Amino acid sequence: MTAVDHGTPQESAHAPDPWAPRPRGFLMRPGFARAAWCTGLFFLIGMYIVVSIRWLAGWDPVYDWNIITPVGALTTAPIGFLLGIGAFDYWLYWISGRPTRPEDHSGHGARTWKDYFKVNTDHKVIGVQYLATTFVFFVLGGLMAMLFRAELARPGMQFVDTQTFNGLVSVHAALMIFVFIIPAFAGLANFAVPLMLGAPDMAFPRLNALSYWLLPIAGLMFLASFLAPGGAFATGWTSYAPLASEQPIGQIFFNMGVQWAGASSILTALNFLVTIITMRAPGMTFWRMPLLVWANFTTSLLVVIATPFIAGSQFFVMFDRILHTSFFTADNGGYVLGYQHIFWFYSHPAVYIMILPGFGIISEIVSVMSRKPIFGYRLMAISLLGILVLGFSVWAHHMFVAGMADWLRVPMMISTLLIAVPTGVKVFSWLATMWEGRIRLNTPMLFALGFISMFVIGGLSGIYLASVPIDIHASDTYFIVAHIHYVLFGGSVLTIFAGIYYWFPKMTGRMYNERLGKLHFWLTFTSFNLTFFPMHWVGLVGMPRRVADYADRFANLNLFVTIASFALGASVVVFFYNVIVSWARGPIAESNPWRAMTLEWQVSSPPPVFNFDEIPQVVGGPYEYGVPGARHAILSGGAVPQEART
Ligand code: HEM
Ligand SMILES: [Cu+2]
Repeated sequence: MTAVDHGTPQESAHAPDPWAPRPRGFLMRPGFARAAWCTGLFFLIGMYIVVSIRWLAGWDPVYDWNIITPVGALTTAPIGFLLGIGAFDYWLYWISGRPTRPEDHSGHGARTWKDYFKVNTDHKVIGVQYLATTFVFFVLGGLMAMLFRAELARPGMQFVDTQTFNGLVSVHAALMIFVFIIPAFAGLANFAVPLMLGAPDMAFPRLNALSYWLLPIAGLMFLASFLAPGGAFATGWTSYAPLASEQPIGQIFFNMGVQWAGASSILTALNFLVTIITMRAPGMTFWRMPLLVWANFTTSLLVVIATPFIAGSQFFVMFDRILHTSFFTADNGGYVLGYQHIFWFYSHPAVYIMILPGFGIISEIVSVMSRKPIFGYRLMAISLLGILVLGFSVWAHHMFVAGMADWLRVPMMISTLLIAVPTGVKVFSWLATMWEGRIRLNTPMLFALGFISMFVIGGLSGIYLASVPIDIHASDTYFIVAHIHYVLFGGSVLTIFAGIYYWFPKMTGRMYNERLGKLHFWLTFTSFNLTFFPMHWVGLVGMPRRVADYADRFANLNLFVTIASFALGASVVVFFYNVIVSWARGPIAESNPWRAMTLEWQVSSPPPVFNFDEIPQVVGGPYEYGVPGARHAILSGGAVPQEART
């Protein structure tokens, strides 16, 4: 492999390069082969630590799988995997005090498809790695949903037993939340944010690669729980204690999977924060940043503040099981309700972690496709900050029926209602942006419109739920399931699709098929509503959530929902067909097919390895469509950025 030339041609011509890494054999080179044996070796090391401590202490049994699993299989083995795949190579070389060698950038940028399966430090490659991986988990999570919907098509038990049913529901939710929605947004942002800032990459490219490689570990851990004796973890994605500490051992796969996914989120969020604060191009003030960047700035703050709480809660639950502590047990002075407080102190902000990046995507698309400046740009950014702050003051609206202190209910109800205000500001601003605009109804815009309408329904049912008396009636029914799917599918998932279609030409250098894109939208939009809207009804008349069997009077609606859910599953096939075929054979994309002003569209599609051949100079706001003579940035080398040609 030749070193990439970066500016000093006389050097690269030299014969033996004293710093060149020695060629290494198949098993020693970073990659999946080394990852395989390192994983096994580190599992044995973890097991050895446990067994030797137990043997020395004289504890019986020496081989206790309740301890070996969390230490060997869920902690040290993943570290071995990361080591093997090569996530630590540079740092270990540096720590070991060996002579510095010049960076040859060979681990940066993808030259063949094989480079996507290696540790790569290019934010654009990492963005695609994130998206591809998260969509694998999306499909698996979706298949699980179809399986338990099949079980729910008729009352009585048909296909699975109740523990397996609960396992399917729980793993479905865990995959969707922790290894699909949250990291899919991280993938889109990874691709777009440095380009939008005019930066060559993220602030910490190696940390960025590490964040990505933590993700498959978390997802595989959730999936592997099906292999554990007693089955997968089965206490829902909320995993309430003390039930969770008394469940079969599959439960600790959730406790630990959340740690790996959480570590990935936190590292990425730190990277975004530092990138956004320190890597903006000259002239890119905070008030000139695209709203997608603002959205990821606020999301990253939410992540770094909130995620440690869920990490803590899961460790405590696990310690209650394996170390016999009593954080959340009713005896020995534990605080049972404490679990829910800590969990929701993360998980309410987490619902904003799962929607704010989507708000950013939609702001980009609505403005560009309406050929109008975004309405109330500063208020849009401020409302994100408002949600960030208020989001930490509403967690106990998930606990109105949990038996917490009565006096907490009304303050939590009021703060929850308040948070609808900044959210409403955003919705009205998108509508005002479209008002009298020259709307282009292409696939990204259709998904944006679908998002706005569906998210409003989800927000409205949220406001209902915020009021204590309604929540007491609706809590733990299918009404909640309807609410969360209107906000998470109608909200987050539609924005992920919108973002993928919008940046597809930039990511791949090719155009997707517009007809198939529209077909995908309409199939998704209709089957989504047919699946989830009836759940409001069946919930209000009393069907509980998270049950494998139900009363006969709910049978018709459930059959209807199940059929619709299969149509929803099938609609995804159109998406995959479009993406895969277009990536391989689609028409070559121009650099700026949407005539957008933000910086990522001012470079080629796909962009050069280091994004900008010269540093752009930012001179104005990002959305001045239709404003005569307005410019967002000036790129040297004669390339004048696209002006608004409405
Ligand atoms: C106007 C904004 C919103 C309000 C007022 C609101 C209110 C609520 C309330 C009160 C609950 C508790 C229901 C219960 O368990 O009894 C709830 C549940 C939930 N909400 Fe929202 N919500 C809003 C927006 C969102 C958004 C944007 C998301 C995610 C993107 C979201 C995701 C969820 C989820 C996942 C649950 C269910 C938690 C569980 O599994 O128990 N909500 N919401
Ligand atoms: Cu909440």
